[in-house]
Amino acid sequence: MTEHPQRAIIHVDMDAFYASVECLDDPALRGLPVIVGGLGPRGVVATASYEARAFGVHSALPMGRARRLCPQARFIQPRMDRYREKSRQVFSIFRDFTPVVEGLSLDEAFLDVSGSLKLFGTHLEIGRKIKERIQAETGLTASVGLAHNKFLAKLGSDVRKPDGLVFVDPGKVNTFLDPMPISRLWGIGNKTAPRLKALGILTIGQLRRTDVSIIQPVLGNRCEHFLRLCRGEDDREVTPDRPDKSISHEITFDENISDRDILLAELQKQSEDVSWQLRARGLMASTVVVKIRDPGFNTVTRSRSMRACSNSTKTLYRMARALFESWRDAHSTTPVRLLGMGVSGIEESDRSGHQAGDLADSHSEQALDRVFDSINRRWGETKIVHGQTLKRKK
Ligand code: DCP
Ligand code: MG
Repeated sequence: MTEHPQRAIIHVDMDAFYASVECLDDPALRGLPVIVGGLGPRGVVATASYEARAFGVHSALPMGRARRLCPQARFIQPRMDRYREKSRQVFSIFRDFTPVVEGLSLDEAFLDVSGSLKLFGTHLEIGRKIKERIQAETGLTASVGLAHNKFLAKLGSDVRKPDGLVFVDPGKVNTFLDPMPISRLWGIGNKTAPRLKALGILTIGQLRRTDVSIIQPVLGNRCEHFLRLCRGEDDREVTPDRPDKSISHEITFDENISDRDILLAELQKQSEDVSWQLRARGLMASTVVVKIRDPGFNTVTRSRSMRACSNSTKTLYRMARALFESWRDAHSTTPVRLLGMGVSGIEESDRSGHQAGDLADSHSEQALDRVFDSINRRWGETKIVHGQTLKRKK
């Protein structure tokens, strides 16, 4: 039996993630074989829809081979900004159920919901609610595994993909694990598997029941580790991700810039990018920083904290511009080699005690940001910009 039968762990893994986002954004793709990956001569498949997997297409396959296996598929170049955005939406759902979220990639995370059971229901109910909310709020499907440890939860999410929900009963761990191939054990790869197979060991159950003296020569010092996994034992904790401490953008100009309008336009663009990242992740910041480097490589940073946290483009830009102008007053003729702006003092919008933007930002600013965000969301990246940004030096 395991050391922590009381833990309630959930593993969530989105189904055919990049391909599913493409099908969401272009309904004409739904039900078709869709292959997302590099389309150049050396491209590889990032992922394939389940329809394409039926033809043997999978992640990491060279794209040329994928084209031969499934020529009728729709081939799509990845749009990482859009996947990151959907990922943030999914992760913010996780954080509604527990602060203990450990992201493994854009589409996959462990959650420890042991402390959430009183608030949200049983382990299984929480798993079901997370799945439902992901479907309702993002339009995507996820597979969910529930168990008392990470190893079993991860296997649980994987065994009934897509759209699966599997609870591994602590009393039936062997029934769950024993029929599985040994390749399911983390760390058994292409080298070890054939050697175990040569001993007639194909399943986790067979490995568990084999005498240690037989498998020791093959597994060496990892023998005990694998035997523990065979028994479904894993005491690793879910280690929560820490939010970013700061978000910033900067540019080194191709040629030094003295034109104030061009510099302010760049600052405006950077404020748009930074505030957009804050809003998309449900965050706000209390401090704005501006960084300026002159042609002699003298670098200054100026920062100022606001009365209230903000994620409004206009507020952040106003602060950045004031910081820039205060430097400019003393350096009116100095050309600028590098210009950057960023924010620190970042916290989650709901944790800062007020909704995005209230205190520092007027309702019209918030409304403008929402329009801006929704258009950018539709186009996947920063496509519309505020007027002044158009003056930027290319
Ligand atoms: N990915 C990638 N290259 C790989 C593996 C994955 O670029 N070799 C990307 C594309 C995937 C995403 O990461 O959509 C998530 O990876 P998964 O292994 O979870 O695969 P999918 O979500 O695509 O499919 P599923 O989880 O349903 O098997
Ligand atoms: Mg996935």
